[in-house]
Amino acid sequence: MEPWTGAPSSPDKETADSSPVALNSYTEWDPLREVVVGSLAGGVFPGWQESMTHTLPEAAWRICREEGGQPFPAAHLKAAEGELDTLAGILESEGVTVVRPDTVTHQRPFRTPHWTSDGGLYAGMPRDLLMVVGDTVIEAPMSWRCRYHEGDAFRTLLKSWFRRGARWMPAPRPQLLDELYRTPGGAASPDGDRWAVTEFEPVFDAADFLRFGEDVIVQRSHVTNEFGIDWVRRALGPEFTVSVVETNDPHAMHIDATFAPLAPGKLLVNPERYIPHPLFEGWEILPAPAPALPPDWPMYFCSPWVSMNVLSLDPETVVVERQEQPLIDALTTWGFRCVPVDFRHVYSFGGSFHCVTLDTVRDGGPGKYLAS
Ligand code: DAV
Repeated sequence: MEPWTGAPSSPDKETADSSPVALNSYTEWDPLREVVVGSLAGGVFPGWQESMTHTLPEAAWRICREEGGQPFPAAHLKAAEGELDTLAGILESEGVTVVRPDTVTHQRPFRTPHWTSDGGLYAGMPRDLLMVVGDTVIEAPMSWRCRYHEGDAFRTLLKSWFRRGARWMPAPRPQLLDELYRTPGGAASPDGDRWAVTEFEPVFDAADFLRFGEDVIVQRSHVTNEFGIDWVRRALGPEFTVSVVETNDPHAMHIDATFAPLAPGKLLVNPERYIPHPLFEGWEILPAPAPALPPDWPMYFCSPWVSMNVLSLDPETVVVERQEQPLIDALTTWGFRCVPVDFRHVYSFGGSFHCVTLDTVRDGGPGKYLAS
């Protein structure tokens, strides 16, 4: 037997050791190398829970109440799937490696000892579930019961990232008992809290957070509580500062149609929701033009402001919906190259380019960008 020298024992091991860690992403804008693009395949209307009335457009309440667990309209879903595939192709042609989730069945009821759900939802919005901070991926404890198993479609990716050196950090599994929800018309809360979720246990959606190097910002929302924010703060540790920012959004669920940091010092904001914050001192602020979406376009989950839910490919390049011409004009004037992609059918299912992606590898490290 050869004496142990500490040298790599096989070519395989050598490859593993010399390849970079699978996850490296500290900002929303550094040059993008690898990204997950979600999949809406097999998507179903969410099993209804009353707390959804805080965030879903009222026009969608009836269909979600009556068709929870039933497939989305087939033609619209197919068109949206086509848009996602086109986005994946365009990102590849921009030099970005694209990976996709597994195909899983969402149309299957499930239960815990305490509650049942008519089905799942989709694997369309990895941003809602997963957050990459540096070499770590956090799995969010989401408060919509229908999303309890949403991580299943991402297991192959999560395991692969872990095997290639990433840190894999699922948040504590939530129970999602009735005590978590403050239903409209329910008992008034003694603290006068206006949010749909109480402080029963930590919950958050990853899409309520945005990364600015060593700073991470977060909004309180109808799916993210203080307990959840504290969990993220302690999980990330002292190298990161997690700051809560106020927004003017009565239906708050996800911060990425409110702020879009596009480059160091350049912040696109929703003019209806933006409240100036000292953290952005010295940043140029561009109020996004009004969305171009026709008012009768079906929107099941969110507002037309997903127009500003753009994806940065690097500090000069942004993926924007092709028909959002006022936004394209404003960004071009601001010095950006816009990559136009048709995405209105995806909008209907609750998000745009930032929501449907998870940037796993960007160049760069944890710089300091925000004022303290
Ligand atoms: O209606 O502003 C957009 C983001 C959804 N993931 C809204 C929410």
